[in-house]
Amino acid sequence: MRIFRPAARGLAAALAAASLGPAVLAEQGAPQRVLCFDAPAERFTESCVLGNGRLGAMLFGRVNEERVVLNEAGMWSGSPQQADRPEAHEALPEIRRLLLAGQNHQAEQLVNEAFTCAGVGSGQGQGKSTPYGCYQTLGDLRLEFPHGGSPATGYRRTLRLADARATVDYTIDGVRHTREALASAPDDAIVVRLTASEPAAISFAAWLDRPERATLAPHGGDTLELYGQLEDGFGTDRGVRYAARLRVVPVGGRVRVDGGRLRVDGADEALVFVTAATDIDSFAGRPVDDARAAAADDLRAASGKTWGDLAARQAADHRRWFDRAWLRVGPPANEAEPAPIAERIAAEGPPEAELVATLFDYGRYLLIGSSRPGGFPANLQGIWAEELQTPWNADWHANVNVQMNYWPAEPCNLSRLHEPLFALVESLVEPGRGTAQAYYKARGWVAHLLMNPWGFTSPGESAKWGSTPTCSAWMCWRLWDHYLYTGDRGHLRRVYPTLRDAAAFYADMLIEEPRHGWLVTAPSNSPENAFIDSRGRTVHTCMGPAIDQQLLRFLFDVVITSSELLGESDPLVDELRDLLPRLAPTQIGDDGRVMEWLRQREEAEPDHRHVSHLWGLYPGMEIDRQATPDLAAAAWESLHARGDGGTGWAIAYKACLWARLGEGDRALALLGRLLRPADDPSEAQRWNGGVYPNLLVAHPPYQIDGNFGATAAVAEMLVQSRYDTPDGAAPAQIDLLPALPAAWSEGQARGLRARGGVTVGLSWSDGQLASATLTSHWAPSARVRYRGAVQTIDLPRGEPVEISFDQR
Ligand code: FUC
Repeated sequence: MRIFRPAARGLAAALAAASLGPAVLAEQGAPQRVLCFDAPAERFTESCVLGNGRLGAMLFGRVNEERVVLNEAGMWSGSPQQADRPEAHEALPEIRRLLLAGQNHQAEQLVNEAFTCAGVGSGQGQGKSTPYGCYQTLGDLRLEFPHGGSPATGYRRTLRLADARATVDYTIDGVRHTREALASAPDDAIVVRLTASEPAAISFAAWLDRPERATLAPHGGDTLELYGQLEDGFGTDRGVRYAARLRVVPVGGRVRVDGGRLRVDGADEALVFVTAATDIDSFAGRPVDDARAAAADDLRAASGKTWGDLAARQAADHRRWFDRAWLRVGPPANEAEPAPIAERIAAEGPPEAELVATLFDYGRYLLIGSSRPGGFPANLQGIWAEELQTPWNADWHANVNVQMNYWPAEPCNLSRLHEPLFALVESLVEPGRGTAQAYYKARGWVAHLLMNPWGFTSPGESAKWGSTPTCSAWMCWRLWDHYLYTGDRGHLRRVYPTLRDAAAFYADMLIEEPRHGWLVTAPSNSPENAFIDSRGRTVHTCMGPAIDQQLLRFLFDVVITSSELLGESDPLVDELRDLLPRLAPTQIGDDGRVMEWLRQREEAEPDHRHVSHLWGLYPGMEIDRQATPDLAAAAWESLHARGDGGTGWAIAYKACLWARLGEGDRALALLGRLLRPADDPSEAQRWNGGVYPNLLVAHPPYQIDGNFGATAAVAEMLVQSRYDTPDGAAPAQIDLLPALPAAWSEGQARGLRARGGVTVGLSWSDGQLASATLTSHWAPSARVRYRGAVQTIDLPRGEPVEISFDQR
């Protein structure tokens, strides 16, 4: 049984059915950004990253012994398990009694004893051989060139973001060699093309390998197959079966199988094809019964095509996503030949505007490469992993990480790439009902921090991080925000049962706290942060942390609003109307900061990387500079007190938060902090962010959420929006250049999206808005704010409306 199985439909059908919304924005003037490298990669964090959403490749660009790390999104060990403890609910009254008596430490002990998952859970992030499993590498494509001992000269390696193409060039013995690589979605294949400046100059060996659980077999004279089965965590054979195929198609010369390798001699040109499949599911949403047959079918289809055809199809597919938005900041750069990316990252001083814009583009590029309709959502590493045991199992961590992966999806006009996340949420509803019953005797469904393809919804194995009960509520925010950006009633109708059953869970699990009679979650924690109790102990377990209360205010409100929009008459909605005003509010402490916990507490780590109590500022909307200035001021104090440090994703999150507060310089400073070299292996650097030489963000280690968070932060600096009456009749609220840093005195942006379904184009110079073009696909009008001025404008559907603000 496979839990996670998005609706079956082929890629072609999916794309045909896809309403891509506004026309693709392939405009003249979109900057063509390139990552340049002057040496081959030693580590994957220096490689060129390619992806088609399901298949990934990391090209090292080595001269004699090329390594291409391969990935397939379904390479998951583990299998479905019953990880709920059926008797857990028996401990709930005592845990709550202890919390109500202020005995949080004892409550935490009891959570650890009786309220965690059955079994070993995620294996403390080392779950490869457990039922939880881990996402892992598919293996390597190896190419060995008999160049002899001559040194290579004129070495150059590039990754062009706009057409998703990696190229390696060098000269040996007077022959210029070129390798081009792509990951094609329309042809479901990774293709490497080898060419040379002289005829018959291409000779090499090619093979696939994987450190374990792999058999390599030849098929005919030009094809190798690598196949195997991953661990299921029970020592039985229910694990995922996978297969990869490699074929070389030379022009001139010849190919043969020799000693488990393909060998090519004296070719003028060669195409190297890799296809792969797992039987867990596939990018195209095909229910794959036989991974080996699927990889063979894909290989047959792709390898019959010419490079010209493959490259044109791949570029067109990529650009239909990538060209939907673009950004230029500062003066036009020398785009053809930028300096090596590692040098640009290492440069002293404030971040080069063009490098920040490249980081913005890279997040869009990585989302297109790791998340396509019908497939899995981007995991902690997107789809790119060289490990068998990936850090934290490269799963979907839901106390910030997987949500952050999708923060750029809507504002950057990549709404449909959000869909895999929705499919993940929907896959958790049924198992989450069991968890809601077993632990809380509650209606509805719940999921905690850990999420995998096997329907894991139980609490994790430690109260410190595993027992946050509002991770499912946070996932619901993504479902709702998609509606706010698109006005897609069909989507809202589809997700309404998921939203309302999530709310039903919380309606049952809330308790009344004794001081004010407010309704609060219990037990919970403020993601991964702790406070010091009166006896000096570090305690995580609590009632009603600020994030939970903010999330439930949003969720209850959204279910009420959705039921009205959809004309649903639902008895739960009446319950929610009663409960909503009784939820504990976001409070301000006597230090002027947003209170992270129900009572004012001393934080165990005042600079903790999580900033969960500011959820209501970003991505939530209850803390707002205009609507709730006191709370916004308190959020400012909290953020300031937390400081600018943290892991990659934490720095990106803080950039988003500063942007929401209208502090563009501060947001840019954070992005500058992120754009520092991450390659310091010392302990001091361990939790300190940075980027690797290929611009992947370091937690460390590499974790993709920081890339996506950074892209979202840039979008948030340029356009912010709300749609508080999301009925398609009320105006949207749009704030233009709300957090423009002083250093970005001029620029242009196209294709950004605002809630209410409005596409926004902007031009500014001398630090002032020159003009804005708004095209609405839903809201009939907008209240547009620029600095202190507000204009309400009509937006006839689909018609661009240009506005400007009098600067005097
Ligand atoms: C959360 C974070 C960690 C890390 C992990 C994958 O637990 O607190 O920093 O990002 O997810």
